[in-house]
Amino acid sequence: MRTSARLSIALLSAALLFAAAGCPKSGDPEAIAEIRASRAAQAGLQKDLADARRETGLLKEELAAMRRDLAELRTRVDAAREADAAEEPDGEEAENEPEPLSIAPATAEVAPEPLKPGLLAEFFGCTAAGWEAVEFAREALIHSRVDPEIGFSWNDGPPDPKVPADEFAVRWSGWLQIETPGDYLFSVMSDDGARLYLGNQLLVDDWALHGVEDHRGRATLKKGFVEIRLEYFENGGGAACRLVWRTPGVDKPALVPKEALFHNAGATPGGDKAAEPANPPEPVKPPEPAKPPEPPKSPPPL
Ligand SMILES: [Ca+2]
Repeated sequence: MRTSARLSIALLSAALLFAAAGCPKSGDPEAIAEIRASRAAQAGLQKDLADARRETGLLKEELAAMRRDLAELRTRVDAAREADAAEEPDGEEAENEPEPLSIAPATAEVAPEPLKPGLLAEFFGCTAAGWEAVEFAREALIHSRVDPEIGFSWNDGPPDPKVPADEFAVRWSGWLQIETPGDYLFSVMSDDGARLYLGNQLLVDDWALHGVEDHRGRATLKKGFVEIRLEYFENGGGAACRLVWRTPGVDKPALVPKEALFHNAGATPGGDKAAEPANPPEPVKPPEPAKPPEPPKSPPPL
């Protein structure tokens, strides 16, 4: 009862206050005008609020529609890409004319010699004859090191502190280990030119002046080790060289990884490998016969 009595008193007080505010005495036109203006403003605000709610609803609908369109567009793009890939699995190679060379070099089933990771990198200076007559000879050797993989963009700088930024050549050599037999696509992206040999067979022949270009060749390889040699030169300007492959059953090309590249543990920098006969490597070397002991030297005659 007390609660309802208090509620009644509160309601009565509110009604009186409202009456006092909303029902001004006659003869107070300013207050009446003020109240009317206030009510009009309130009605205007309520209308604005309703409009804003309607607009928000419309925007939400538009956003949902845009999301539906985007999802549909993505589905179409994916379908188009799949269709392209099915029609032209090698479409990206169309830029390279003529058709890339194709070879099937001999492969050694086991490592032909004790090997170490990475390719032997030998840096040579260009002679006065220029890039067209680079000789990978001991006399022209500037520097050597081991590179785990070939993925260089030297731009205008030198490939090594001991090598000039221009007019040099590099020979990377060693062995490529093949785990999965099949058809491989090799790609040399270089500035300037390069030549790639597998098993002493020329696979990429691009000894020419140019900016970064991609030249390719295919090789059918067996499981095992195949000799690899990549020759490259830089004449001037930008410099870059990357050795990339596409392995059987894999769509995306990738840098030939360090896990697949080795060099002979006893390799001597500066050896002229280009002059070696183009014979496949021998898988197993026969052991050298033991040298007979030298006879004791007889004392010099008196
Ligand atoms: Ca260049």
